[in-house]
Amino acid sequence: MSEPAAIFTVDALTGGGTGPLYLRLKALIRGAIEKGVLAAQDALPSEREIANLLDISRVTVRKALTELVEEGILTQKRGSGTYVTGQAPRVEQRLSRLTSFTEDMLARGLTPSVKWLQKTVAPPTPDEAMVLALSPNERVIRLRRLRMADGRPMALELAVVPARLLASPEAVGNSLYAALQAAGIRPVRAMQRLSAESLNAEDAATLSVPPGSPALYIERISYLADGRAVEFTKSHYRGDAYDFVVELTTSGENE
Ligand code: 16G
Repeated sequence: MSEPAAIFTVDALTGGGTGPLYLRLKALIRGAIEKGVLAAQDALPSEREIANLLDISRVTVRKALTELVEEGILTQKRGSGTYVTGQAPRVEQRLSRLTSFTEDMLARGLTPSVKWLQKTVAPPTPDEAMVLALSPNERVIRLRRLRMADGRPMALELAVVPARLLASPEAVGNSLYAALQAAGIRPVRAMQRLSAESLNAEDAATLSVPPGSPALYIERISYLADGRAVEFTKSHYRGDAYDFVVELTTSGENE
């Protein structure tokens, strides 16, 4: 019997107190994760196997697993089963340096990757037109991505760039800043605004966390040396994955 299967015993289930069976099964799985018996990325036995081991119906097993998936504790991968959701690696990022996600992750020995959600040319929203100082008939390149580190979801990002600055959206591979650098328009200065938020159901699902989970909402407006705005990016960074660090110095006059 494999390790994860070992937790599914009739004794452990009945030891979980009284009450509906699916709730006892949920408590059993949650308890095994808390005690470290089930680790992040461990695969659970199949629905049928768990039902057999515990002598309960598959409907009960499905109900328990579905709720744990909705709570972000388990992750279901199509065709390959149910896993314990991995904790995202916690990353510390300095707020004073104008770096890219790709550079930040590589600097920490993590492998960045991207799941593209949108890559289009479209008219700007009034907000974007104002921030990027666009005339009414100009277009923007809209890049919506799930950003991952070592395969784990870290941030959801919508970057908007004036279309006239890049040859086409296809000029952007996995790194926007690499594309901007190649085009000779890497930003040199940026303004960043951070606030706390709780994730809506859709964004939470994309980031593999329970709905309402805490996140950092960050807006970055980046500029070229000549003052032109090159990027307006809205990011949702997983609250459990990020520490933003700021270095403080006295103003010099007081030194
Ligand atoms: C970071 C920036 C984002 C920028 C992206 C470029 C924050 C809060 N945001 O995620 O504004 O567009 O890096 O990364 O740091 P890339 O070159 O890997 O696409």
